[in-house]
Amino acid sequence: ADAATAVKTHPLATAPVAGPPTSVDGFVKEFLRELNFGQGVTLAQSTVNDQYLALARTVRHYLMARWLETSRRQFEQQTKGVAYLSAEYLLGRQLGNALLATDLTEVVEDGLRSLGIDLATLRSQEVEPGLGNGGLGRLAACFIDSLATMGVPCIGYGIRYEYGIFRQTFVDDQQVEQPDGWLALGAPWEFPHPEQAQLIGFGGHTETYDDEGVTRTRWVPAWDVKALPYNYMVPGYLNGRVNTLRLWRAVATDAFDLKIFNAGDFEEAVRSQTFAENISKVLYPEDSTPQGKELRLQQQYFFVAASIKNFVYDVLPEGFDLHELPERIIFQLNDTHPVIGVPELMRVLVDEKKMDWDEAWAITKQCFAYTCHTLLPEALEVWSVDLLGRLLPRHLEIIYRINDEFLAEVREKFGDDELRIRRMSIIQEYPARAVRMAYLATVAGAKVNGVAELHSQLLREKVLPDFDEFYPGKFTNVTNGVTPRRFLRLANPALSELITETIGVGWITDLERLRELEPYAEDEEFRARFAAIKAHNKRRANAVLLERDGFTVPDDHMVDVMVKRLHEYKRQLLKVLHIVTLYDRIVSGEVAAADVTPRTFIFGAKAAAGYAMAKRIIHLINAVGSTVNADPRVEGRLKVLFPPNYNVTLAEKVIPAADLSEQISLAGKEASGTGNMKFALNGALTIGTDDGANVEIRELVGDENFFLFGMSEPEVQALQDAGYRPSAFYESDPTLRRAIDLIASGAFSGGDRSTFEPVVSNLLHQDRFMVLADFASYIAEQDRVDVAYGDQEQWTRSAILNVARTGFFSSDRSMVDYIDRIWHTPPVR
Ligand code: 4GP
Repeated sequence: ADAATAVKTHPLATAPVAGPPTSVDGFVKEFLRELNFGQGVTLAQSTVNDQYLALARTVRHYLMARWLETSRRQFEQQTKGVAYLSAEYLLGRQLGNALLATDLTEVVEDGLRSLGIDLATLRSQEVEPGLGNGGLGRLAACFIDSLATMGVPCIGYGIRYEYGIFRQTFVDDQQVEQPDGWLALGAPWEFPHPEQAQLIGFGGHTETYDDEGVTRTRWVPAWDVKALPYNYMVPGYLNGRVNTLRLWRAVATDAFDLKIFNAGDFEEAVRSQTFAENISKVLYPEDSTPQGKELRLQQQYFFVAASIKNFVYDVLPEGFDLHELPERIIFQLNDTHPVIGVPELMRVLVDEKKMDWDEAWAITKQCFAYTCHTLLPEALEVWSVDLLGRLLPRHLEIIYRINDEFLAEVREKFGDDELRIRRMSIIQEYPARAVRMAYLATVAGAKVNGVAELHSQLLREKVLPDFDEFYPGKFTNVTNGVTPRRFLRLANPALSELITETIGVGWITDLERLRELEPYAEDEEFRARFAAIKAHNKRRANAVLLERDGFTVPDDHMVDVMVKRLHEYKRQLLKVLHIVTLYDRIVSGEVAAADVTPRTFIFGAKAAAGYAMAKRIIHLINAVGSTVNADPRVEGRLKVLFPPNYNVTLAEKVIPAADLSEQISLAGKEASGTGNMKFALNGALTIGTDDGANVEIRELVGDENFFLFGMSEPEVQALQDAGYRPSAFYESDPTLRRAIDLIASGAFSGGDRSTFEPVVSNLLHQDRFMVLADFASYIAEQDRVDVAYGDQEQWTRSAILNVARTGFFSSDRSMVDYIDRIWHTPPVR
């Protein structure tokens, strides 16, 4: 005890020693020290990977004092913070961002150069952590960046998947998934803390017992795993603050192992360990099998329970009065994946902390808020009562009680309206008894938000209307945003420099200041520089694509980009039909190739491993690309490129090179989109439907700087109600018919008509996302794009205005809205 006190009261106890000097010399010394003593090699012996790892650790040193200081102050001040619970974080590479946050880029560049090392080479050695699927995961990464930059206390909680989202390759034009071993070459950005492991139970049963005259319940799990925290730095931009992202890894508990081992069943003992470690093995396993489903629920409970335990037992000071929990923390539920945290917090408060149920419920309701990211009913998770009861019996009991009390309130307000009660019940009865996680989140959440104006409106009116009526004021909107640090400053250095030179550097943390660029749209010299930067970014993307995939983007082509997950509602098929139509115009002789606006179409998209139609669409895009690119009649005027394995790293190169951004989902289906924001901010013009955040982009940039097409959401609804018959569009539109017939004829599949038959018949007979209904309008608008592109001065004017008017889409602004409307967590000085 004396030794411990001595350590805690030592004059140097809380003040970390200063980081290395920020001079070039100071950096070089520190880097060589890491290379020699950390990595164990001399400069002469070192590989690029050695150099990269040593550099990453050196940069960590510069951040470390800030990190320690941030957490010390946070502990001292005990102000309210955000615990962001997310199954996904799509972070992108760390090194460039860390250098930017510390303003060390030049020092490091010079220092490395003096040793004969090129910083860019080391940066490209980093394997990005692909711990997410798409929008929702990338959004989480933008949010934690913004919170650190704004000085808001936040811990991000998630899972340290051993394999992130699969690495996509194409074999015979078809997607093949490879494991993404992102940790294989070393993980210099993480700090494991095995001593802070949490035990997470599963299965078993519940029992009641007498606790000094009070009957209480406890859960007796049948097995458990250990959750090991790995901490990552989340540096704020030039503000000396570093927040924490804490990701959990699952390992077998010793006890669990040993018992079975001692019983002599060695094989079973090993199997159990594998079983435990499977929990954090892969990002969202395929869930088309019951085993896959169960593993997913295990993952969700695993990371949420570890996070809540960590916060309640480790982060809060000893003796903290849990009645004050809502003044200290808000758990933000990033979609339904972490919603099992609601009954878990109830279990901790009632069973472990022995709090009265009503009190615990009152606290819990203030400590959670829920963000919904979808409008597709099938994307709202439900867990079968069977599975939940088997894996988490106590949680199911708690959910039942929450539901009983909730339905009693509904009865009180609306009377015995049994249909309404069935509609609103957290427990769905048909087609199978299951827990509706979105409903649970809505009942428990202090607020529920959608992610764009239109989405939030549809959420209230169409997805959860009963709840909106029952809880006036609970629903709100926060339109998504993207971090200007990564997606403008880092991704587009040339444009960033021009902006800074023109309006000063303040835009990086106050993106609305881009407005000051508006007058420069009329400045001829500025326009010339802006256009030169776009050309430069195209050459830069070209160099990357050439090295990566052997692709070239011709200098004089319009760069037309559609990058996002492959999903039918996003309508990559509509884009394909456009390309096929242009191709058909040329080969049929309707238009001379020389008269076609030269375009390079760039696709980037991964299809979920079990989503057969999405995979077939990928096949079709590649097949159309191979045919069009090889056909001499096209004279190189059209080019289709589909670089495999689209990820954050590639996005940072492709987006700044784009002229045209494709945001063509069926109206009422895309919750928001964030790619759409990144493109506009980097000076691409959008062709898009009135969907998600496109609506807000168009309002801000102005109709004349946006290519709008397609049905509005009410029109979609009306057509749906009238009975949509896709074949009617096929029959009445000769252009459409030719495009579809060309695909059906086998023109893109070596004459084999069967290859794309499922795509064709789906379009003709079902077409859930109304590709055929919007086709004519899309083609007409694309023809207008061609005309507009012919006037380069005007195009550049519009592009500049897109940049100047989209500062609203900074994730810093999203954070301000979350803080005002939901979290009430002010920044800390
Ligand atoms: C996505 C939505 O599809 C996208 O519109 C939105 O911008 C993004 O979330 C962030 O809010 N949803 C997902 C998902 O990523 O897994 O449901």
